[in-house]
Amino acid sequence: MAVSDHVDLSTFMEGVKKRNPGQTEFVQAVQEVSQDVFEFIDDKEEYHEAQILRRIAEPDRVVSFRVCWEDDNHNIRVQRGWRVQNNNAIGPYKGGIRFHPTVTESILKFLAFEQTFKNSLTGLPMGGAKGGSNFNPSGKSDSEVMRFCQSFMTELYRHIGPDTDVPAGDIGVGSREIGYMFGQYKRITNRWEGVLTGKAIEYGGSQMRPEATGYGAVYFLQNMLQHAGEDIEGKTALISGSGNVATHAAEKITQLGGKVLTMSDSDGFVHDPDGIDQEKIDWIKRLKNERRGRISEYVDHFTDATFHQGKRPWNVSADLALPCATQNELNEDEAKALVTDGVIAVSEGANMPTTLEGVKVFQDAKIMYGPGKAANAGGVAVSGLEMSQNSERISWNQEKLGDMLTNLMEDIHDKCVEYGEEGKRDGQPSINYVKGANIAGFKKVADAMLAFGVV
Ligand code: NDP
Ligand code: 2IT
Repeated sequence: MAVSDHVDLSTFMEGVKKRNPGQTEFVQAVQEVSQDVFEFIDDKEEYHEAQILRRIAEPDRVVSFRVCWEDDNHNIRVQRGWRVQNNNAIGPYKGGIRFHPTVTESILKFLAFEQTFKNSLTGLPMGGAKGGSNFNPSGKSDSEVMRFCQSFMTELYRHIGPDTDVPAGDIGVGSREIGYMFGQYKRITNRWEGVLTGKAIEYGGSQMRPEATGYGAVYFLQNMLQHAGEDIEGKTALISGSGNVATHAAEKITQLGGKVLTMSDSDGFVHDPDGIDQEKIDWIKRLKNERRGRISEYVDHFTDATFHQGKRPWNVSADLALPCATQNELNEDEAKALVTDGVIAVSEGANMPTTLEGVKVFQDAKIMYGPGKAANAGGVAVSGLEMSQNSERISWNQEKLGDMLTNLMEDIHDKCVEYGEEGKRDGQPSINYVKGANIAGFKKVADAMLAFGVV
């Protein structure tokens, strides 16, 4: 463990724990970044003096508010909403909104903290934020979702703006929810402006935004594999989740000649040894986006597949793994099972899906491991491009945006290599992608903060 001239990592982390009681996910995210950043700043006095890491690990502001809405039976329902604005040193606050019953302040603080480094890695001018509510969209009618979204925006609108803070989607917030929220913002402010990203094409959305996170996570995987002389073609892959990120990751793996064996939701996973091809992926997209059904229904249609109730896919043997559902969905034992079964690379479509102990298993085994803040940055990167298009009042075509996404992911991979090269694996330089992403992401934000003096 690296020790700084001033305070060592464990003393620093004790302080973080004391100031954020019970916020285990936030503490976990800060711990994961701090172990690398401490080593990097060990001999860099200016970062210590300005308390840069301490400042990034304290959100600029956490806004919480009541969201009141009426359900279809005329019951008044009360939810809690938040926006965590973590850091705007390099650009307006930017990050998604999550609607899920498990949402807490700790989860949104971890996500806003991670987002700060992720957005920095994209090279685009975006600070880090996250928001959401403990509202559960599952089983709600369209009108209930609309009334909730409108009420949520009635509170949120005063804290956001195209040069202040630009939210987008995340778990439970897709095109439908963005539409309802954008409509309400426009109604309240009488302004059409690029205040949200992930909009539909008809009202200022960007080509490639729906695909960007999942495709980007596969491009990152491909970059890692190619750096080691490997490729996706002919490899098998485990994917968790069956939402926006998971379905698009599955699509790109399939397009590049890989075979997807699993997908999941919070009830369990499906295992299809024949491979989840484009036709099956399209079926899953319709299941999730239109009928809003459960992944267990898959085995009624594709009968060679099996459904594993209450289980996660990590004990199936495969070459590649892409966790694309939620935080802490891959633990130490599951990481060990993947390594034992010969996984060669892991690319995280979700944010912090692997526990700290699981990450250590991957690092000790020296497999290629792309952490979420690098691997899933394609989504927010194309959101950044949506902001540029809205500001310029133009729309770029699919091909241009596809090329831009490919290049952005390559640049992020190169930054991780630059800051993360360490040791050897089979005689080749081995890349610690966690360290590379943490340091490269930190440095840009830290240098901007230094330029501002103490504020
Ligand atoms: P969606 O809401 O589209 O899909 C989420 C998927 O994950 C669903 O299959 C859902 O199953 C499953 N899931 C959610 N919570 C849990 C849970 N507690 N346990 C098990 N499964 C769960 O969300 P996205 O695809 O947009 O997001 C997935 C991940 O990717 C998240 O970690 C998000 O932060 C991250 N991400 C998203 C980006 C984006 O652009 N959308 C960008 C970068 C990262 P069920 O339907 O049963 O709830
Ligand atoms: O976690 C993420 O990067 C997102 N949910 C996307 C954020 C965005 O602003 O597009």
